[in-house]
Amino acid sequence: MSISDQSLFPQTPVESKEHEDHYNKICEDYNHLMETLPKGNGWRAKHLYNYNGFWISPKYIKANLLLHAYFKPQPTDIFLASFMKSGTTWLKALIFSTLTRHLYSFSDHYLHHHGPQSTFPFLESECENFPITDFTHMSSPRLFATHFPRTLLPESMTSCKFVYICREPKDVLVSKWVFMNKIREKDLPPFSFDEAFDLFCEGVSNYGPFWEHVLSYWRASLESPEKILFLKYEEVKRQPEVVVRRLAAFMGIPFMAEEVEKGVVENIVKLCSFENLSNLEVNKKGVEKFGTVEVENREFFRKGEIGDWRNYLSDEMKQRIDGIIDEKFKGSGLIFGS
Ligand code: PAP
Repeated sequence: MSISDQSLFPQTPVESKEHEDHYNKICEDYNHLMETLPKGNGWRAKHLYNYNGFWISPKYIKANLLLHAYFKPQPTDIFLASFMKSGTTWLKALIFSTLTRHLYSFSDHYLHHHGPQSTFPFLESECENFPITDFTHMSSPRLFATHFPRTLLPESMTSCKFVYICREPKDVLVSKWVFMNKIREKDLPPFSFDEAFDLFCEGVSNYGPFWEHVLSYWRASLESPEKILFLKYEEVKRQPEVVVRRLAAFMGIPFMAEEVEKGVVENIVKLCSFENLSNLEVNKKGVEKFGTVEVENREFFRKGEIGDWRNYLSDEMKQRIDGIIDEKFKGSGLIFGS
């Protein structure tokens, strides 16, 4: 059974008429908002809307309102935050297997039978409907994933720990374009790479602009490094063992010397490697549900490489996007390898 299975995450009961009125007021606000927000071309669905500076799908704008109204964070909660296609699946697997390392054996592991996306809930999907999912029964620390930028999260969540994973933007663009084409609504016209490229450069893609998203967490991580572990996909690729040890220490469960000697860190890295996960039956054939959208697990495993953008972008495109990224990140101290 999937950890994010509805039966495990019951809906919060509607307690009173007051609650219902409160919800109806949120719906009114939402309907009013949707009439006023700027609209841009969507990647999966027809439109995205600019909500407080970020391009978000309508259902996740509503989810954001419900998140603010009803989600009750606990100080021990840990959030995995990312811009789409930056390494969420991989980090979910690494975080989950690090945290549960005393519960499963590496010869017969939970991840052998369940897609990494199922290991902990995606906040947006769980807040899509009213009442939002009830997470009170989850054992501590509760793990959640979100693509919302830092500035769209309730203030109450900022006392919790966050792991943020970012990735070189040209690789993000390619990965996102391929993925969105797979799950794009069938009645929409084809979505060319040229169109995706232009939109990405204008900042218009789900949860974009890319740079504002990354900077929202980067700045917060500089202010509160003990609360936000800021990682790059490329560094996880290069030194996975180092990252896993940092993750464990950050989550307050550092590896003991005996564990290291026994090869637990290496086992986690091997278990969560692209080669291993992408070849498992569950990740070749399984399906994950995000609200009403079903996605085949294999769509989360494409190539898992650094620099695949070279197969998609012309020199001119590279210059343009690098120019934008240089300008947007100037003075921030954050550098992407290209
Ligand atoms: P999401 O935002 O929709 O959850 P996310 O997991 O962040 O997706 O991104 C998927 C990317 O991570 C894919 O990159 P690609 O398209 O360039 O290939 C996918 O292949 C890659 N990926 C998934 N699992 C791993 C892994 N274990 N190791 C390295 N890369 C991985």
